[in-house]
Amino acid sequence: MRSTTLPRLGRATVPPAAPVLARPPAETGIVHLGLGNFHRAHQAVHTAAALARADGPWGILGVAGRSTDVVRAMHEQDLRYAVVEISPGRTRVTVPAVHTGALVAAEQPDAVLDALAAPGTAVITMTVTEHGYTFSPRTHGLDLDAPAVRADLRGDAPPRTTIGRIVRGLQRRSRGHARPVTVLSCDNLVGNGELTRRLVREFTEALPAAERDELVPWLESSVAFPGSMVDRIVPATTDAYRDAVAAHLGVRDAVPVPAEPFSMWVMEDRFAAGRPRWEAAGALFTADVEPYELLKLRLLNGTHSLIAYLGALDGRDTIPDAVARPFIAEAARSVLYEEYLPSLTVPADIDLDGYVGQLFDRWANSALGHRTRQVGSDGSVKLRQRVPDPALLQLRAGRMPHHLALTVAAYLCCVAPPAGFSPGPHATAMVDPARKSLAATAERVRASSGAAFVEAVLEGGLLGDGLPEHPAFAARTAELIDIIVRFGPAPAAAEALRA
Ligand code: CS2
Repeated sequence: MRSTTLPRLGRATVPPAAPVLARPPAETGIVHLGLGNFHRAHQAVHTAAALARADGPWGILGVAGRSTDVVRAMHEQDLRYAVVEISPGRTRVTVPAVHTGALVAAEQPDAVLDALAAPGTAVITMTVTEHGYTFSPRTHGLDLDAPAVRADLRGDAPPRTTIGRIVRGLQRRSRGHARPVTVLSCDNLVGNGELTRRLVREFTEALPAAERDELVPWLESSVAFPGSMVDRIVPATTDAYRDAVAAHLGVRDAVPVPAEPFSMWVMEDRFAAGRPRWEAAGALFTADVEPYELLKLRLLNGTHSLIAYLGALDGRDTIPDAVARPFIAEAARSVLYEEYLPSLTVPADIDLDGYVGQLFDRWANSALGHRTRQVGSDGSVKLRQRVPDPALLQLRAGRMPHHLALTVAAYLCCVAPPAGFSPGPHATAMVDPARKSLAATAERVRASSGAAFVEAVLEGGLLGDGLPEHPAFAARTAELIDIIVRFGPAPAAAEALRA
């Protein structure tokens, strides 16, 4: 099917039925930092759908950090790519065609700053993942010890961090036409808008006094940082999706994006210089995004982590395979209803049973093949957003959150397995920036006891400040690790359930 004789996807070869927009917009109104699959299947699709209904100067310049593949391929394809929406019953392939440019920041750092400063840019969106924000997990403040942050503050070379890029771009903007702009984080972080505002502010405060004093008042008056909740399951691209594009559109696309049919976007309507009519494409605007954000971060992302770690330890390659195992589905239900839900205020327009039912259907989407290793990667930065607050709420009320302890136990078994224990190929394939430091901690204390290891990990700040005050949580996590190692993930889940 992936015949090289098929024409390459491009302006002239998009079949008439496929585009969301017949022609990309002429003007760039949005600069997006983080040109990954998620952006291309989420904000780009919403923006294209909004423009199909209400035209406007809202083309997107997509900026990749370092990786060149997507940018190169998009250029070869006149900035087009396909979105393959897939569920067991149906495959739908569309071509959003909403990008007006694509570049790699590491190759063209100055062009990025120019784009952020351009008068036509009214919204800067970003999906740079949890660890793209260079904050200290312990304080949630800008990590001023990180060499890349320090280098960006010195400013003798082009900025390398996202926050550095944004501040340098805003600095250029304020020194030029000084038009207002909105910075919209679309990452799975608690309070993503406020966090971004604070990190930008802290970076600016750390600049030499003259630069700081010049920029701070303009930041205050002219830059908005609304919060947002984004939701769509978007796996990595594989040849199966390239084949699907070939079969459906009769063209070759090197960089299609797979996605589930579901997509949700909730934002605070605080934009400094206008925005696309995203509501025309189903986005929801609200004065307070936090309840939606926490609902999604905990019920979806938090439970997702447990499914991924238990699944990987149980030898499951994909999330649908994992959640098809009764003990994993049961553990998922328990953590969701008994430990995440009590920490939430469910927004009035959300039907909880419908929402949870839909979550299980989404996880069970076997056509999508979302891999346990993908969801399980970067746990050290993801779990911090998902586990500690709900766990502390239970612990402070005198209850042990057994399934949150199981989440941490399964995570540690996957990425810091005790000597002699093999977590299997799916866990071994998980990428995590903390692997090295966890291994060093294990080397230092694990010999004394499993509990000492978990305590040391928590004291090291993996899950913020609060949990080390509850040694019983570390002890419970260590017991569950011991059961996983000796008997496997199913008996550990049974033990968490029994407790
Ligand atoms: C997942 C998310 O990888 C993960 O941690 O939980 O990427 C999840 O698929 C998305 O947030 C869904 O919106």
